[in-house]
Amino acid sequence: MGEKAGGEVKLSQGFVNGDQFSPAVTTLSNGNIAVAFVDLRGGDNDIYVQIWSPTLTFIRQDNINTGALQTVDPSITALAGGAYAISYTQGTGADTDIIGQLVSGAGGVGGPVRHFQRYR
Ligand SMILES: [Ca+2]
Ligand SMILES: [Ca+2]
Repeated sequence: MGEKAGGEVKLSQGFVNGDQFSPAVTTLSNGNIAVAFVDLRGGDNDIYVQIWSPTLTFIRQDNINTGALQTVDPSITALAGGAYAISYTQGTGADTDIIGQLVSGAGGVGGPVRHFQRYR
């Protein structure tokens, strides 16, 4: 049985108001920990990722999708060089899609946003 080491750490660092939920966690290739979650401040769901050291020291925040659409259900997987891919569900109210986004090891949210599902 694993024993707890140290106290609890709030992983939605800096988010004081509103609701943060649906965390998804992975270990990056450089040993850091990526935590994706949904934020409901301001009336619509947004997706953020925060990067933490293996000792749970905050490193940086990647703003994945903060637009007006509803984005939920983040899932994250590690790529080479500390990069990662994140997927989430995005809804316009009339249509819902599965979105993918690549993020570099330096935190650059770039490259094309891809619709993962074959049929839209
Ligand atoms: Ca949004
Ligand atoms: Ca669709």
